[in-house]
Amino acid sequence: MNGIANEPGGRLVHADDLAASAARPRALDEIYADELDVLRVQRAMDPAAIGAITSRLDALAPAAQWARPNRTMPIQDVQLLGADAPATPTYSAPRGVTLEAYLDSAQRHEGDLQRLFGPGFDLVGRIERTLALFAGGRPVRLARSADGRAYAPCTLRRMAPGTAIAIHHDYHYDLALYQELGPTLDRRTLVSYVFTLQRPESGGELDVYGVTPTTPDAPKLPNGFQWDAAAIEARYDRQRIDCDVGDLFLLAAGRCLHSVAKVEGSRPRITLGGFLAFDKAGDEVVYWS
Ligand SMILES: O=C(O)CCC(=O)C(=O)O
Repeated sequence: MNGIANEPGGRLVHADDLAASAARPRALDEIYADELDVLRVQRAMDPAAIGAITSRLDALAPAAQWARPNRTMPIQDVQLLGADAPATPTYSAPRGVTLEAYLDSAQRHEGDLQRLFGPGFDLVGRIERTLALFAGGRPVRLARSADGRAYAPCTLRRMAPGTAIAIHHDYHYDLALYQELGPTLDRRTLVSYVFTLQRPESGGELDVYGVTPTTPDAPKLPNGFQWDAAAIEARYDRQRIDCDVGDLFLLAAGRCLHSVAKVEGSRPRITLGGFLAFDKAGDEVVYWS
């Protein structure tokens, strides 16, 4: 582990651009081993195929279809397709939704995104094949409940100009929706996978900070649950990851505090993503959103 200038012994956020995934076939092991925090993979999906979808998105998915679990906090009003709520706290469900509500939503929205992408684009297959390139030979499988119901494989996320995602982590195995899945996973961390489908004119970059939820004195606001962005900016290293259409990042989202910069200009930022983890035995990669 390399140190960083303003936090001796602290974390180095490490970003790579890869033309060939062969260069990093064990990236997920590296993330789990705390040797790598974020990996950017350029052109993991074909930008032309993605552009064919994003250019028609407003017609294909009218505004009313997008879930807006943070609508009461306009600056963080990320819109979702593919599930009613993410597997994280939101402003409408600060402790996340129940497992039943989560699985109901996954069932109701099953196939929504595949229909949007059309028959020529095997969405789930592409995600699984891409993640497998970094999985050290492990199979990649969608999470399922004990009674066989599928979790949502991914969500499409639209951030309108003026919105941002505040500093947070995604280590949320204590939420009720993880009551079944959590104990089956290697919970040393949790990894976010995010493909960029549309880049805003400016802003919308991923910022990853050299501080974790367990760093002593990691700065919080007096309310005790929000991170103190000004203090974090002042005291810790920040790596800014700027993704182009088709790029993928894999991020140690359970470990690294991170945020998304405010989207600027007239074009929304559109991403497709979810989470993944090793199963407890370390034999498989399990993913969900
Ligand atoms: O949309 C993004 O780039 C990041 C979303 C996020 O915070 C995550 O996936 O952990």
